[in-house]
Amino acid sequence: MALLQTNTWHRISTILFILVFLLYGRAYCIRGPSRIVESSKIPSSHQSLKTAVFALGSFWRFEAVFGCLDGIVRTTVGYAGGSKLNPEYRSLGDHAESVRVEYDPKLTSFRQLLEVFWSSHDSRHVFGQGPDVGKQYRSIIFTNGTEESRLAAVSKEKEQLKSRGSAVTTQIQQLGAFYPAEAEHQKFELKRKPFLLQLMGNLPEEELEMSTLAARMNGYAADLCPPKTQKQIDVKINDVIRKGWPILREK
Ligand code: MHO
Repeated sequence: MALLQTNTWHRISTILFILVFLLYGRAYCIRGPSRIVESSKIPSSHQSLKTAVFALGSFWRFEAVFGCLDGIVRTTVGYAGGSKLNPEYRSLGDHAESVRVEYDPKLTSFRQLLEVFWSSHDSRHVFGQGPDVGKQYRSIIFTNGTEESRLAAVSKEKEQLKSRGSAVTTQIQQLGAFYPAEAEHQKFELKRKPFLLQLMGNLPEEELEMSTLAARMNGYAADLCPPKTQKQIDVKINDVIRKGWPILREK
């Protein structure tokens, strides 16, 4: 009797073991590959971003220009191109006002950014743009090595051919330190429009500085987005006004 019971229990536990194995084993097999598929779905913008730094006048303005472009994930204004340690806006020494753009190389390229660089300022002006005169407003393409230097040099030659008599003043320089500017200079154009900040949910400063939406809205606030983008944002804002917040909130 005892032997029979032991055998029965042995059989039951073997069946249970097989059942558990089949259930969990199959579940494991199903879950395994689908997890891998999920991770490959992570937007490319989070996987391998590239960085470029440019100087072309007042950083308030050109942060807005770059922030609105497709493929730009983040913008930061700062000081670069000089030797002074820890520059500040009121004492930036030999640095130039600059913008660092983080971009998704699958959506845009250094070459395309160069085109925007040339078309967004007058590179023949010596140390300045319009009313902004001084060394801090000089025109510089910063590079991270030989390939970018080559692309920059080729684009500068093209620009020089276009501008005939007058010399293109743009310097091409290997990027050294980039010092982010004070918070009040980041997304300056957007901060001039409290209504837009409010529509975005009054993001705290750190979020504003990291946000792709804020980079776009900074361009929009200055009316410096390409006309199509400017219109699309207009439409969204009207939606928000009609239907209510938080349509403009980032996911
Ligand atoms: N013309 C500009 C220059 C600002 S800038 C960030 C202004 O003073 O309004 O250098």
